[in-house]
Amino acid sequence: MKPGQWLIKVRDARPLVHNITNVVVTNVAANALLAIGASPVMAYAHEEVADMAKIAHAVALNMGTLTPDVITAMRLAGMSANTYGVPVVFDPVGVGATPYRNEAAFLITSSIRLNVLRGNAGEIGLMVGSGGQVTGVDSSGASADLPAAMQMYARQHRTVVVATGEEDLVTDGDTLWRLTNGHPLLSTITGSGCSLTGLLGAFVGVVDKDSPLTTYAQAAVAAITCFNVAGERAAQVAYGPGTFQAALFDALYHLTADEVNEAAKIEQMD
Ligand code: ATP
Ligand code: TZP
Ligand code: MG
Ligand code: MG
Repeated sequence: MKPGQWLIKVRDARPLVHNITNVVVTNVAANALLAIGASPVMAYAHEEVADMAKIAHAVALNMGTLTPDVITAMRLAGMSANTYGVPVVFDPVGVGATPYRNEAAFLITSSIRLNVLRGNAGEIGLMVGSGGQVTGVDSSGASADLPAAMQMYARQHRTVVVATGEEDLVTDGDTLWRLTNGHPLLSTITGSGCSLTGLLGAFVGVVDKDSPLTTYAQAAVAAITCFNVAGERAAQVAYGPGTFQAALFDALYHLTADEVNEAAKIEQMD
């Protein structure tokens, strides 16, 4: 299925995405999900996260502004999602920056089965063991071994792995895709990565239950391509980061399936 067809599927289903995300980007990620045609909900209370995850189409976990309470909320939501077959996307924001973040990422990935692991190239390099540099929450480098290490991790953990940046890599452990849509302005606003994590939730949220991992990977490829084509459209009318963020919501809202299919730059590497 082409990325534009996934977009239509998302708009038809209007999937509910339960986000446990960071305090910096909460509003941005919710607006990006609404703009593309999904339904966001942010819920953190330990008393309700398992119930919310159960009724959601997908759960998106993001460790941007960690506290012990947030880690517990993510584990309760993630375990409930696993029990009820709800897909889980995890964004290990800032892993590698502090020992606390490393421990949290380990705790989460060892107690929850993920459908998609997404981060910038530095974060993913650290998660998959090929090495990476992270400054705060920003990537400052990855190794040349990143694609092979991503494939190995994906195979071992039966999850899709996504590393974003100037170019994006996606793998299900067998196939590796290289995506080259996007615009440098995406890295001048906070929340572009975190919004993409939410959108990945929306797209994997419409995958039919019991589909093979490769279908989740195709949904991920579509989510990234839609987001990055919207970024390209927004950049055409933006004056700088401020107008770019507003234009990005508009572009996500107006994006058409044909436009995405025409602009898509998706290369299958093997
Ligand atoms: P960081 O915290 O390092 O900014 P992030 O988690 O915000 O990382 P990014 O790697 O910036 O995530 O990716 C967010 C989105 O922006 C992705 O869709 C990615 O393809 C796109 N993107 C980021 N930088 C560029 C760039 N230089 N050119 C094109 N697209 C980009
Ligand atoms: N600090 C903690 S989380 C966060 C910042 C600045 C937002 C990160 O957002 P993104 O989408 O990874 O750039
Ligand atoms: Mg960014
Ligand atoms: Mg990020």
